[in-house]
Amino acid sequence: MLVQLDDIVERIKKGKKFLIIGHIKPDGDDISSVGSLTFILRRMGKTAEGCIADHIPWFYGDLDGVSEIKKLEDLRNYDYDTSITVDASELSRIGDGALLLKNGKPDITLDHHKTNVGFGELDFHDSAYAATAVIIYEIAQKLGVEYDLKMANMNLLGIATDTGFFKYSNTDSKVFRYAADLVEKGANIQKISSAVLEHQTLKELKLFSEMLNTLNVDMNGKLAWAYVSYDMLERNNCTDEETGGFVGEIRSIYGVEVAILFIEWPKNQVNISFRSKNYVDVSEIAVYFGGGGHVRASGCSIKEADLKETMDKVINKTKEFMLKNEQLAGLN
Ligand SMILES: [Mn+2]
Repeated sequence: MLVQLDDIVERIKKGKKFLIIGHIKPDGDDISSVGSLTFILRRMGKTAEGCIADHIPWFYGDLDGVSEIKKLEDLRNYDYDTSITVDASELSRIGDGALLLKNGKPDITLDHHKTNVGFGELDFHDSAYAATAVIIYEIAQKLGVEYDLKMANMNLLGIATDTGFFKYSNTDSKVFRYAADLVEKGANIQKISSAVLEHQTLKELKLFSEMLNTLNVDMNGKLAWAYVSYDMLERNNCTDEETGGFVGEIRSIYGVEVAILFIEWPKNQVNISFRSKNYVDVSEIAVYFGGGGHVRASGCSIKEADLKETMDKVINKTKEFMLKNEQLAGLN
């Protein structure tokens, strides 16, 4: 049931033992939201454990507090009275974390994805929020919780990463205001940006150069796409984890409105990332193919799929969507 943030705050006040669950393929906002909410609740004198039922990319491990987020196995016997999912648009996004839920659904869901379906007892989701970490910060304010250094850094992580370090179109005045508050409390943006943005490995760069060889443009340079095949990943001793920044690089090409990256991983599965710059709502394209996300960043996975066939299908559909969006934007 969709409720106001104040209703969530009242429900949180009633709980004593909490389980916070993030989504699989965790990103900075997910890790930040799980960590921050866990620490906020502990600070209030409540018992809280954070869980991500998937591998957390190694480079986040340098940040204070990330190692306190638990794996599914650690929490199988954990008893709680309130479960909260963060940054997940639907139940399947929390992966095996769902095994920890009583009655098959969380008590509270907190999210900012446009494609959120509302799958909790109480749901708060609003795509006007740049990050779930922004929602978490507002909850902490409403609860009157004082932040320590670890909490300030943890909360800033999600705000920074989901705004592309304060440069995406979702970077509103609230983002700067909350980030300023967190910096005032001691958060170190340089440490966060260095950990998240400056961890490239040699094999990752080699994979990137191979990906660039597959780059193509169409729609007068407004659509660009590239792929990373299973063979390319294997050859460079990489997993899909090493492709995190690739699609952003494709979008950064001058004149490109929509960027698509196709990643074949594991074999016979194609994971597709969409990015847009100004006017195309790529969440619509992702939803069409069974995925979801945001207006400017979305994704989907197609199982039992052939890479080339999937690319043809998705690129053609994307062109259709782009033409529709151009008409809506009055560009033709
Ligand atoms: Mn997010």
